[in-house]
Amino acid sequence: MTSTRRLLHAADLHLDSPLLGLSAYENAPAEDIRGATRRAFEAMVDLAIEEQVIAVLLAGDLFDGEWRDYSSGMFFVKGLRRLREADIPVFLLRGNHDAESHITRTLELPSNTRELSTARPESVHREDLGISVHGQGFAQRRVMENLAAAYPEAAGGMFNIGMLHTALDGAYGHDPYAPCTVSDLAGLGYQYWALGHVHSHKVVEREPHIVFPGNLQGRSVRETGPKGCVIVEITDTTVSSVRPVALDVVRWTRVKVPISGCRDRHDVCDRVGAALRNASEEAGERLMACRVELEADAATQSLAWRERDALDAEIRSLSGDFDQVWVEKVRPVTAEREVLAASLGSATGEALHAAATELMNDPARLREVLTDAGLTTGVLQVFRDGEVDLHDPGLGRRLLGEALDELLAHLHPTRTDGTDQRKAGL
Ligand SMILES: [Mn+2]
Repeated sequence: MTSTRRLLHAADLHLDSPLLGLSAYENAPAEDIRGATRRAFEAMVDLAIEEQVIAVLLAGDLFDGEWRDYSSGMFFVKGLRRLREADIPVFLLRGNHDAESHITRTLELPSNTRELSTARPESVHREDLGISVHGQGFAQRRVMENLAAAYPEAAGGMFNIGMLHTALDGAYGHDPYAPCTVSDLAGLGYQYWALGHVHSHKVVEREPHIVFPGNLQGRSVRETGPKGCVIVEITDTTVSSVRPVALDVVRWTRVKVPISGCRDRHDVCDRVGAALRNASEEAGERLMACRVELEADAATQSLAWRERDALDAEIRSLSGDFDQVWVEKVRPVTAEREVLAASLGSATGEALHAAATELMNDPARLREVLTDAGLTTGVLQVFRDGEVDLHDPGLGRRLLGEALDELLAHLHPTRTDGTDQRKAGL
């Protein structure tokens, strides 16, 4: 007889994670964004019940850090209780954000919920469900040893699940906690590895399945695109499918708008309007938090930078025409970044960062350095042409900061995808 069963695997819930600097945004739908991690968790519980899963696996970073009060913990327990009412067991462990040493407040977990030990790998055998769950949580925030090395061999005749909060071999741009290799994991003979820590969904391996579900809800423009959990289908003792399900209630997105050929602000706004309409259609029920990136070429760079404040205001007011769209920021991006990167390619990111920090305090000197280097890229061109008044300290510094950001994004090894996830402390 063939039997098909389902599991729900999620990680990195970061319940009640604050959006840093949210108050600095004018007109931000603060309440929507602040409540997003909770709404996404509720949607996850609904999904588990709807899909009649046999277990829910939560692979660490359930909380963003120490709770300000008990309400984060109580909210979590409320969700676990709903799962208990539906007879669904929950297995969970702690990650770097909710390491045992880090969360001092404690909670009574409902009887359906099993937290795996932080002292040693723990195995729970559920003959009634045909599953064995193995895992160890984080005792401290910075776990640098290979936790998987001490995990037990697979239990015979069971569907074995390994749970672990890890960046694997660190190739994913996250803090290299609980480092291990794919072959360390594969060698244990488990049928499924429920990982956490990396915030984007990824099926790392299929034999056996090693999966990051990604976080449940993006927390900033660094975490764009659909976020949610995976539903794992098991036929007998084999994984027959891993299906990602989006649960995010606020979706972060970069709306890229090429502006080549635009003659003025009006042209730019026409193009942005069309792009925001698409975003709005994609949004469905959820709120789209949009970073608008104006992709300028040599002919339009100075328009994008010089008219920046006016464009920002016009695009924000334009976004009011679309339901469910909020413009987080409007940002010109320069098209010739490769040229820029190549001319400075010999410098290491670290050295550059130090130099940049120093130069930031001396805009006139920075301009000199960049001009001497013969850089012609976007914003720098504007400086050189004297279209930006560097004696206006606010504007000058902001533009310089962004020019350096661009530059670092392309030179610093941890920013290979244009984001700095290390700094984000995932
Ligand atoms: Mn995390």
